[in-house]
Amino acid sequence: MTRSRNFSLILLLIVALCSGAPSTDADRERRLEWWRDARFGMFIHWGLYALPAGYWNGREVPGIGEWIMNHAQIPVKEYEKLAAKFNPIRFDADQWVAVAKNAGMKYIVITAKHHDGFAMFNSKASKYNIVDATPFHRDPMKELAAACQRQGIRLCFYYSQTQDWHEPDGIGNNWDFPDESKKDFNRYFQAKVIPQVRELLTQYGPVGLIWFDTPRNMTREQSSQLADLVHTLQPACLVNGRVGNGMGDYDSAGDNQISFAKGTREWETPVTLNDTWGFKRDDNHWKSSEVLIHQLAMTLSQGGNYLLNVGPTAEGIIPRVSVERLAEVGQWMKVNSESIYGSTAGPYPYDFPWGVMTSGKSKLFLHVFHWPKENTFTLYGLKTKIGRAELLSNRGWPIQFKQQRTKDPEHYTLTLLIVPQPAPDAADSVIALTLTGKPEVVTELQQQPGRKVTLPAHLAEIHGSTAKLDTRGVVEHWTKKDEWVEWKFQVSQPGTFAIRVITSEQKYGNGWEGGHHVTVGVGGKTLDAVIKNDGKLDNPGNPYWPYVISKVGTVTLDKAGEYQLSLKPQSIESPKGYGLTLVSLEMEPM
Ligand code: H79
Repeated sequence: MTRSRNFSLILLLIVALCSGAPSTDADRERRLEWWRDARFGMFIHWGLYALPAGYWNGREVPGIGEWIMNHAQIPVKEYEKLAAKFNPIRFDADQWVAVAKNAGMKYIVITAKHHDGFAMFNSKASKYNIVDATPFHRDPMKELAAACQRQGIRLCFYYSQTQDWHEPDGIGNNWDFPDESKKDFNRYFQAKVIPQVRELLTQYGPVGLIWFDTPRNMTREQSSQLADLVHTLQPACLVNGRVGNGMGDYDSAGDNQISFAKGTREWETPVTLNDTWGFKRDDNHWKSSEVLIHQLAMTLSQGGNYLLNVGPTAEGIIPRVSVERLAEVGQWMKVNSESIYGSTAGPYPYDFPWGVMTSGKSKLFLHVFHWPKENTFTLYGLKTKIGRAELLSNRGWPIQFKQQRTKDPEHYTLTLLIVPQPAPDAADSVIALTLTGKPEVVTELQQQPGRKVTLPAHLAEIHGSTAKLDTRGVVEHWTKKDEWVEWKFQVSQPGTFAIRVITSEQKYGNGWEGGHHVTVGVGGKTLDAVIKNDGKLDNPGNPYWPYVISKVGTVTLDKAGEYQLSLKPQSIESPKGYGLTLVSLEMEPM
């Protein structure tokens, strides 16, 4: 063997070792850079399900549109016939990308294959794909990749890796393939998933991320095989948390869930504009642009990315209302995007009665959803001196301000002296505070200007082992009466308060349990109450988990200072096992 031959063999070995090496934290950091800047992306659910659009054999099929095959138990042979009719001749990749770009979105995640198993791209691994099986014969992913390149948007793919209702070995189809003992998931995984994910990463140029879903039965080996495949083929491509087994580059919140996830790993939440993901003709339950803007700001105020879904029709049209709502969000973004791109969670551990806060490089952004009625705006607890305050909608016209600090008890007040009326933006007016140093705030709970006290469940001390915080920051599984919670908080303006407990239904309004006897102890006084339904609370952050208000009674706190408040059940009613689902306790000044 010659020297040079030897040398090239060693080189080959090094290359092989490097490319196969598991990705490091530094690799992950590099991959996340663009994604942290981007903050706002478009999700697109597009597939054969857009044809029936929620109807099968003339009957409406309840539930999310892309699940129609499953919900109506449509046999593979029947569902396959949709492909012959799928001809989205009005599809225009540049127009779709322009809709995303105009909304201020920086990336697009489109369903390359959903649970129905149909590939919306050119695939050699399975003939059940849009190029081979439909009269359209075009590859929309190729066209989208080119349009994204032209318009400076990152293209990303959704790929359903476990559920595949078309394949006998895939997960989820027990109407065509009822015999579980015959199924070999790994056979499907190696024969379809791995080759198709390889195709997605080799046929369309640079891919921003692969969005896997419903990891269910994934083994550690399978999750890492997928993540490694992605990172080997495209080291800059991210993998989302639903690849399973903690192998993702970032975490995924639940569908339509605005999480409380501050201080944890990078995360993203998928939210849809109406209730379905794939097009459903009669789903007109559109979120207003106000709700969308609030959700975007709320998500980022906890450090998360907001991935907002549209479901185009079988002709290839993004529904008109979706385009309109996104354009409205885009109008807001044109004025306020500095508070979004490259920004991150705010420094306070809680939200405010007026809205939420995000942080930029040397700025704090106050997203004011509820504009003050008086002409001043007050913020407590900011220790850092600010150099400037201005509205993002009116830069160059600084707002006068005053910063005060009192001792014993220590208290910090920032007052913006003159704010315009009416609110500059009905949904979210953003005030930017330029800091003169690192942001430092009082993190203990305190009474807010306007005298309201809000005690969120995620900042309570929980005495118990069953009751636990879920990822929304809500206490769930509180079914034992000897478990209880308490908070510490500062009061600066004493007075009389009406106390109410905010509880939550289960997702999609499934189940709420009340009738629990509780005692609230605060300032040496004790109130007895029953948790009951005294009305619902509008909850833009989590529209699928309705909140229920329960009035508890009134209490007078006669002096300023630190207080403790305990919430202790005497009994808990939980026939369904939900028990007391606690969101917060509020004290409204009277
Ligand atoms: O792609 C969208 C959904 O189709 C997908 N994730 C988002 C991004 C998704 N797959 N599974 N799930 C969401 C959760 C499934 C929940 C279920 Fe059900 C509860 C499956 C069966 C019961 C909801 C109700 C869906 C079908 C019936």
